[in-house]
Amino acid sequence: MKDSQISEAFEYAKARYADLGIDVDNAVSQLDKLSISLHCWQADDVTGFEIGDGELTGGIQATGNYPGKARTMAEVRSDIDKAMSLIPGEHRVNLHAFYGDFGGESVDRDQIEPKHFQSWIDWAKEKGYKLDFNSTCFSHEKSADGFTLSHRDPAIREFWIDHVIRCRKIAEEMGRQLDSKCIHNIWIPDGSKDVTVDRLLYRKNLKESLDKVFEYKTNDEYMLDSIECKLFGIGSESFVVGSHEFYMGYGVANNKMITLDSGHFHPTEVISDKISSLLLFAPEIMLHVSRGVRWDSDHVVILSDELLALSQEIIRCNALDRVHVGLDYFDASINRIGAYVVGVRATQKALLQALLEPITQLRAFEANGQNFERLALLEEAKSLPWAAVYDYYCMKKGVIAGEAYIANIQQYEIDVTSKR
Ligand code: RNT
Ligand code: ZN
Repeated sequence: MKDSQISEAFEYAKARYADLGIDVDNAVSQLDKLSISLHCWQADDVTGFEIGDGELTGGIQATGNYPGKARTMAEVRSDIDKAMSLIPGEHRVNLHAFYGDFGGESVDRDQIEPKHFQSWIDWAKEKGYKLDFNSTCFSHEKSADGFTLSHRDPAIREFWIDHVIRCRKIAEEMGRQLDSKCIHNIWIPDGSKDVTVDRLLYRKNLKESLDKVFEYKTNDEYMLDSIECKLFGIGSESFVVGSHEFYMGYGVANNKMITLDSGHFHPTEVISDKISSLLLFAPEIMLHVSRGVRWDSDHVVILSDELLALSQEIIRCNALDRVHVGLDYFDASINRIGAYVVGVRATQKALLQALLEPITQLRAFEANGQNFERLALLEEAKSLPWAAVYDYYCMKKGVIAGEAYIANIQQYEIDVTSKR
């Protein structure tokens, strides 16, 4: 695409949207303010940098063995930088505790400190990224039987409580140094393959463990806690301790942010419809935008109906400042940098479409009971020239517009990842 083509198409789009009373420049500037948190774990199939076998446990799985996976911290950073160069706007990186810079030493999870993340903070500062953070309560010998914060053994619970408190301190330090609230997310794999009779015991344990975790007070100028539910995992098909009801209850009772992962519900249950409810009761929402396909909750995000519905709900609820958008998926079967770029661009496109929605007219139709008119305008809105606006946004930000980014990633594969 030539710049002149992009500009021409944009001028047409602007006039077309103006017909509907929509200010395209305003939509673009809102999109530009929207930072998406890029999950570091797509780069290396959720392996991390601890000394050990790097086996992924906890009921999550990265399938495929596409060549070129990042093996070192430098490689993860370089791949994220590459992905960021193909995404317009300023974004965040979401780190996991087992990605610490441990300097070749074995540092157990209950021993990690901010110093192990200083090189990440320095890198983020240099590149202009902000950071988010996650406790890592899986891929560890003390989670091998499937339980962590809800374990029957108080010593094991204690170990994970220590880990999560340390992670919250690290998140606080990240937010302080980077001058941007770091969201610390807690997801635990706890659950069982088969029928479990003492469900209450595990949930009581989890509640008490979380109470202890949050007894340590952090500065909410620097970090915010979020808790993530799940329906089932591989090997925890019959029972997951941290269910939706559990964390909804805990979050609402304790004023904690809730993480909604698109892949963590029944296959026909969608998170788009949860936004307007949750916003009434929880302070903020963190999203793990993902794509469930049959058993897998972590396929690469694409511009699906549900992603659009989710984006529309955020915008219709006027909640851009209360909903934090992060991605969460891991696909080891395709070029991993490509997987990042496809997912972030899809998310931005969905949000842009939502920002360009003729909402005033749609609301008026709805209020008047004009439901054919509402449906028809929603359908027409789908084919309005929003893509021309996205291309223009890319061009303005100095980022390749359209499919030309594919060749750019192929070149990086030739020059960099294929040599690994
Ligand atoms: C797992 C959760 C969790 C993880 C990451 C790696 O089902 O979605 O968020 O994907 O912590
Ligand atoms: Zn998630």
